[in-house]
Amino acid sequence: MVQGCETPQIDSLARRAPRVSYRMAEVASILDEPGTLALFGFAAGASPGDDPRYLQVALEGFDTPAPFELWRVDAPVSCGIEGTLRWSAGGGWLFAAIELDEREHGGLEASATVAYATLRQFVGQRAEKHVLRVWNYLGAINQGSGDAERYKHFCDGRAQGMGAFFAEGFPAATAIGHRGAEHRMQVYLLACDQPGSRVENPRQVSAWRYPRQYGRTPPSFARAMTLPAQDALAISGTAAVVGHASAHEDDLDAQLGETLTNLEALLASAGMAAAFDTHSPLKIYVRHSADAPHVRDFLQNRLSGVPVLLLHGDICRSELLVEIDGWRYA
Ligand code: 3EB
Repeated sequence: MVQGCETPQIDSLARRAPRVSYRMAEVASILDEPGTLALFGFAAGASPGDDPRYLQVALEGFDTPAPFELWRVDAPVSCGIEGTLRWSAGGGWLFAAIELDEREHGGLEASATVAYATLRQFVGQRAEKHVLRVWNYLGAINQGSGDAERYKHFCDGRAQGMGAFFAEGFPAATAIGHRGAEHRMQVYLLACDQPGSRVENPRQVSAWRYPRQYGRTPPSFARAMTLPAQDALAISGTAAVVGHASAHEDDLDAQLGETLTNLEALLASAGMAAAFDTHSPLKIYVRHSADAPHVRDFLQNRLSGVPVLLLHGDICRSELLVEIDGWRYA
């Protein structure tokens, strides 16, 4: 192989990032549009229909009617179901999702292990084997105290299920508690046939290096992931964590401000221009329903024109009131 020819070639063929947007439309008509890789509804109920590309995320939205989230690629999409796993692929991109009832898999920790082991085995035999971004939604995430908290068990099980698959580095991720059926666990991912680049936040201790006080197994995620063509940043769940500590307990405005400062620090760390824009959708997870109107006002002031989706979700540290994840296109 000729050294030096390789890099430019890879760059020129780098996969254009999927376009993520929020849309008001009929599920069937969006699924019929060419290039629809995945479509997400947000409601506590089960997924209607049997298209493997459609996933009903078990978080209630604060917008009525609730928009859908659409992932679109510039290529034909194929899809399928294999046991508990559903997937779709096109243009070098792969969506895969698994939904488990914890009671059928030996509890929360064992279910997290099964979810990750199943996803890892599936992705590992695909061309799209680089897992760039993962979303985790589980019930009663803050139930139990200290090491017995459900989120801590989730972190243990996740690390077990990941095995050595992420030895070179973790994907970007979100882990949020839903208010639906307690034993319902949903994990879904975006993978590519080319690797991304992990991004950390200089204001925060990397999650996998959190000290022991946050649990037996530090959380397995990167703060963000630059996608292969460097045309988008996939941003992990971001909250008012500074260093490794939660900041501004019980102060919603201060947590929101700190979270936006963390998001800006991530953009800078990724080498992207400052600020969010009208093409870069964000999800806002709000712990208390009563806070939603205030959160919306705050974001309208500070992130004017940015597409935001407000969802009712519990952040994995009980003192945190709000968390934001999403996308930033270059
Ligand atoms: C934090 O900064 C907040 O366990 O996958 C954010 C994103 C958080 C992902 C995860 C947890 C996770 O530690 C919590």
